[in-house]
Amino acid sequence: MFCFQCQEAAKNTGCTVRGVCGKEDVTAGIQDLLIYTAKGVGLAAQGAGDDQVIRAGRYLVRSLFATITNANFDRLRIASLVLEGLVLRGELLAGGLGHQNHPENPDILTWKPLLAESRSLEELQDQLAAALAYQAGRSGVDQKKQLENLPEEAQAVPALVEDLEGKAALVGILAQEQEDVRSLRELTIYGLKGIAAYAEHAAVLGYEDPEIYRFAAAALARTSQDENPESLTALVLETGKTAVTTMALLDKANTETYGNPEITQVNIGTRSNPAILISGHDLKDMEELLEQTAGTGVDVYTHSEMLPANYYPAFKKYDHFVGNYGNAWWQQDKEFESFNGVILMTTNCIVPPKESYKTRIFTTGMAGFPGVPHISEDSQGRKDFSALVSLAKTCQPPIELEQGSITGGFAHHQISQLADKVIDAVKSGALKRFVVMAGCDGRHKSRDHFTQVAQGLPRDTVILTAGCAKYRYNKLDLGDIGGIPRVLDAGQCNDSYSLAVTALTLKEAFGMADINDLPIDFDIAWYEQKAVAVLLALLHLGFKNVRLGPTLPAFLSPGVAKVLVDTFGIQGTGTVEEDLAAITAS
Ligand code: SF4
Ligand code: SF3
Repeated sequence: MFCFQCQEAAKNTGCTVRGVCGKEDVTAGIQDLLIYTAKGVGLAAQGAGDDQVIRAGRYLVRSLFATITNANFDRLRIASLVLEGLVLRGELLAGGLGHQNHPENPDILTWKPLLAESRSLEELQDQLAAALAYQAGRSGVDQKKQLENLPEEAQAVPALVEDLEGKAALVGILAQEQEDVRSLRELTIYGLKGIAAYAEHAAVLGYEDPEIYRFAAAALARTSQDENPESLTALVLETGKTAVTTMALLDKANTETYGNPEITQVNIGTRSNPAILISGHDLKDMEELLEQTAGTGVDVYTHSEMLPANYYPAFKKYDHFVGNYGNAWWQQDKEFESFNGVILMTTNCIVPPKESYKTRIFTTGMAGFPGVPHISEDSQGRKDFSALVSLAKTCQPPIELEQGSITGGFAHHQISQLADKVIDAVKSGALKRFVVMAGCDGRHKSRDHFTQVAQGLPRDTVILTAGCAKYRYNKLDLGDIGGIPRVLDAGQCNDSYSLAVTALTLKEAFGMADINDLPIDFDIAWYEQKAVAVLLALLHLGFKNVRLGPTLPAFLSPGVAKVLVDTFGIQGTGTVEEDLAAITAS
């Protein structure tokens, strides 16, 4: 295996034996194969009409999402996505070649459930062979002949069917030998993974934008063919543009469905009822879980990135929604143990579960772990969480870790209502600068850096945060500036969009020509690929001189890193003293 997509890549070079995240080499190989298949679907979707692009896009976002760090460790589910992609690709090509192909075409619908239920790789391969034979019979075309002129990603069916694992070894990241081309392609793909996760969250709420799907298909197609560093650099920047569009769409989906986040004191203590802990980013899962647990005597708490669910008006009406338990994802091995109740992982980040709680953890959506029960949607798109409720009733209540509350809910709508207060504070000199410290948290000891920077910032400085990076400083008592808290939490990592809107609002309010004229600094913590999408979004919006830490991505080749430094002033975080000096000097 070779994987270098996250901040914890072994030796900051790449994981080659087993992922630091716990991903096994076979799973890594099948994930490579899934990306390869997704490129094939992207190629097959070129020139297709809107209906087909939407079909392809829905598949692509789920597949890309499944390969995000710590999202899905279940190789059979990854393999079933590969096979689903191969069938879809055939459908798209048949459609593109004039075959009567309707979005309701039963081919894919017929085979998808079978693929999902397969129990072994061999079974999956048998089913795929049967699916392809069936499809060829229906389309009445000789697919092999038609595939001949297309790139390999669009035609390697026989090799894949016969040798799924063997093929995986040939299509990995290192198959591309030119270092800068590899770096730019992977940078694009990691940005797309973040975009995919956000697009999927919006899609489950009924919000979709065909242009996002069209871009994902086109960008994947280009990452399989384009070897020109200049046009690939342009593609990276286009990815940032689509990241902004996608975060804006998700913001619209979340706020139109659940209301605008508002300033909230979130309880971090516990009660004495048995309970369910929900983690990840999917607010629809949150809603369904709250509805299905109401009146059952089972309480609900959020963990890690689900904390911002506490800020939404729609969820406040549930008395059994108690608050937030614990901290960022990487502390789950201890916190899930002491929680005692049932755990629902809706997305990344899953740490391979310990035996002590393996019998009381569930996954849903694109999350998965071998041996952990998975809650799927029914044909109406609903999920049945009754198994979690029944199990929770047999569990002990959570062990209390802490008491009190934390404050959040400073998304753009809430900030706009505070705008006058903020502008006055800036004009009076009480508030001198903002530091955006959004992003991800992770296990590295070096992430203390962000706690120390937060503690060391002058009292006239406000931290704008989003994502699980906030747990490094959201429980420090940093006080306020004339009633404005010094840590303003907008929400999940996708709510970094809100931070950008806030910055643009301030730029307008102060009549500045350039966003970089604002007294604003960036100390971004990254871990997985959503942070890559957020970073590319910031670059697209014109922000410069972003500091990124605790280490720069292993997937940036020296040549690509130089372009980012020269063009955008991106740099790694320095020592605490260096970063504080840079912030106070700006
Ligand atoms: Fe390693 Fe990160 Fe890839 Fe996991 S996701 S295998 S930790 S680089
Ligand atoms: Fe955290 Fe995984 Fe990225 Fe959504 S939960 S920010 S790391």
